[in-house]
Amino acid sequence: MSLDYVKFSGGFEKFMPKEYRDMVEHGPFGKKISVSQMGAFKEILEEHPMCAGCAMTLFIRLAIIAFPNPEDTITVGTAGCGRLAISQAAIPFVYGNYGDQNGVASGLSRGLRLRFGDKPKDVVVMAGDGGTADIGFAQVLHSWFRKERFTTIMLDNEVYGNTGGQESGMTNRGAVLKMAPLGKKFEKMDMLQMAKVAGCAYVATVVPNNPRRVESVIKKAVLIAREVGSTYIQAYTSCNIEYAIPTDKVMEDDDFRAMLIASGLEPYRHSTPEKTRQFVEQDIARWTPVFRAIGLKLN
Ligand SMILES: Cc1ncc(C[n+]2csc(CCOP(=O)(O)OP(=O)(O)O)c2C)c(N)n1
Ligand code: SF4
Repeated sequence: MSLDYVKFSGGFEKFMPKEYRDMVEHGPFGKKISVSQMGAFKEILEEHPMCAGCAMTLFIRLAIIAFPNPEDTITVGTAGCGRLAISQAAIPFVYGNYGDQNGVASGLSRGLRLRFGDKPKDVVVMAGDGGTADIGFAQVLHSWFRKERFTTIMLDNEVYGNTGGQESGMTNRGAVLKMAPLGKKFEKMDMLQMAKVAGCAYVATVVPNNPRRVESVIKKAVLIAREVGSTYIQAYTSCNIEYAIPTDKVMEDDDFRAMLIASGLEPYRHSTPEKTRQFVEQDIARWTPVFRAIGLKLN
């Protein structure tokens, strides 16, 4: 984990494969590179086995470009779609049991500080919504309460994508999925609020439809975690397979979600404007008798 690991060992230069040579000669290690230069340098993550059109892959690619010091960064992940791409990147990746990622990252981040002192070594967790808000929930929350100095990124596709479409705590109420045919009965978990209550130093939501914002949010989160304490990013990443979004409409779905987040309607996110309208109407109908009973007037 230093610039040395992306340099040629003496005498081996001419024997190295082209991919490796490209990485050493044209990669972003040790340089300040921005997402606006995408396509003009060899990226740390290029090839991956994820579904065509998957927004999660685009997000992971952008996030890795945004790491302030990729040569001094370790990613930590867990079971789920994201690890299929993250493990293909040319930076170290630690993969534990499902849901262990924030426990593993706590030990790793502390160990790196002991070993390297003031030289920054960043730890970034990237895990799905199931891994973060369901199976790994206790470890995630405790790492935040302990103010562990690393960044947690939730790859929130609102479903267990890798296992064929079960609902997660982050699925919206009412959503019908391949392996949740009756529709989710409960609300999406408010992990942003939980991160604030648990004392995270920086909390943000992002959607990969805006690469510059992804870049700025990731950089801030990593630098704040380095100096201050836990940081949390909730990245909405459309799952075109489990939500049956046509590949050419994935960015429209992301634009729509970004608009809902910006307008404060985030709890009513749904995959199309029509579904969202129905969902809001259902919600108002459900609450009307309660409001009447307590004497609250509805406009
Ligand atoms: C202890 C354990 N239980 C269950 C699994 C099976 N499993 C693999 S991925 C996954 C769901 C992943 O969902 P999520 O974390 O939301 O990530 P996504 O695949 O949607 O990106 C499950 C249940 C496992 N690998 N380990
Ligand atoms: S199942 Fe969904 S999240 Fe997983 S790789 Fe495919 S599109 Fe992406």
